[in-house]
Amino acid sequence: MVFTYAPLVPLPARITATAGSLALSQVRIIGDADAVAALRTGLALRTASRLPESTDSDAVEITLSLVGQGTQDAYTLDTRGDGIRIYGHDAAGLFYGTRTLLQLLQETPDGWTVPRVLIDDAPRFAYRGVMLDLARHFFPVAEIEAYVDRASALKFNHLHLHLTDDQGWRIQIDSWPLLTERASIGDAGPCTGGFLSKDDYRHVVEYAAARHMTVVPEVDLPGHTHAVGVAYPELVEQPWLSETAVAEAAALGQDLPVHGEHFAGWAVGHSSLRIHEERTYEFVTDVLNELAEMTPGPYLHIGGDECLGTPAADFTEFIARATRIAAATGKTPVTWHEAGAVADIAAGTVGQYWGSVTPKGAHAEEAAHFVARGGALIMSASDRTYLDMKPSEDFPLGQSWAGIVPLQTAYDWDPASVVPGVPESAILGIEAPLWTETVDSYADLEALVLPRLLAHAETAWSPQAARDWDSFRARVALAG
Ligand code: TNX
Repeated sequence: MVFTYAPLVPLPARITATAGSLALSQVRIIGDADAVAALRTGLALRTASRLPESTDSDAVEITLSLVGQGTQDAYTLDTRGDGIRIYGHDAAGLFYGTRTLLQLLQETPDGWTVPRVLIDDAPRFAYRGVMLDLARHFFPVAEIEAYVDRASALKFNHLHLHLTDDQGWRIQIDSWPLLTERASIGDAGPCTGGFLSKDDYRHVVEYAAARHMTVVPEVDLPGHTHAVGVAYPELVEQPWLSETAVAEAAALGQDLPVHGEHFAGWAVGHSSLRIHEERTYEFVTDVLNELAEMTPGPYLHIGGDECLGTPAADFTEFIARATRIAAATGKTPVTWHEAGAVADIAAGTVGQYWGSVTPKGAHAEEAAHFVARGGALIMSASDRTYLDMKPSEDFPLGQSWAGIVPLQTAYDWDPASVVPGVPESAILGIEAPLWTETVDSYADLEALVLPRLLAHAETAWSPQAARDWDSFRARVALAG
């Protein structure tokens, strides 16, 4: 069915549309207090406060009820009667019902209306993530929260914060204070850097939780650690410079990394923690313990990508130990898929796949190993979900190493068909990362993220069989 009369994204699992629409000149909102508050805030934004609440008898009643029926995140929305009813299986489901209602609400010459529909909805995947790289460009709390508003309105439920990389360390760690004192200054470009204090982080976690998003913190180890060496030089090896890195830096007119000094270039794979020093594991243990303590969500992401200068045997030793240190905090470790090359990775570790939709080299095998060890996969195919890939050749922001990714390319893939031999049940969901080498402001972020974030929302939520490019394109056009 091509369902175009309202800009519903992601497309619900089941819609029964009947004729006509329900007119609303004023509303009365009753039911679950959190959902009532969330709908009130949403309505004020959606209508610029032009749809008043009232207790008059002609106000349309909107009832928000937690009923505990259905599956996780499921809800039913019914606009066929005199009032509007939303039933949530859980608090998240009820919240998603309110987001759908906000999308259904249309302003016509005769006032606000919603179409007469029965929507019975639940997500395809439990994990629907966005990632923000705070290391290459730092975003203050208010901007992270603006992104949470944007993503949660599209039913994303995980916010992965890439908190550390070669160019900066962005999270307060009390036991290693120089990390933020010395290594949070500057970024991968002209901006001044910054970091989240523990209070800031708590604020983001709470703000996200109120919108049913779980924060997944990442400290990238053992590579992508040049900034650690700015604070504690004894923990990090001298930069390892491949010919490619040297040639690329020259082509971009960027500096090469110098041990112990701030690095503002884009080269990757040149830094490594010192694998054979016990002090390294004291550092990893302290950092992961503090991070686990301030994180209510179940995941701790420890990176593991692009360790080009770390010898394979050292990488193996580090990942086997670090995933166990992460697991000992009580959290589930997450790593990028390269760590799946490590036979003895801690059981249950979740892998984040960032290869292409047609896997190259050993990527598929590495990803499948997480599942063989009792873990699962988050799919972030870089030629589909990487929001920092240019949407067109001439787009001023972004990179293109994984390809040019226009909206249709971003939309057209099935996360369950990428890694052979892995059943859909072992795929937690998808995540759309925004790496920020070329991003200097929130306006840049929005320019790269929109409208492709809508495509990823639909891939994460809607049944594969119901997904249709023509329908999606028409709905995105209506969303403006
Ligand atoms: C690859 S994909 C990276 C990042 C870069 C990004 C730029 C992955 C796990 N790592 O370090 O920022 O490319 O597109």
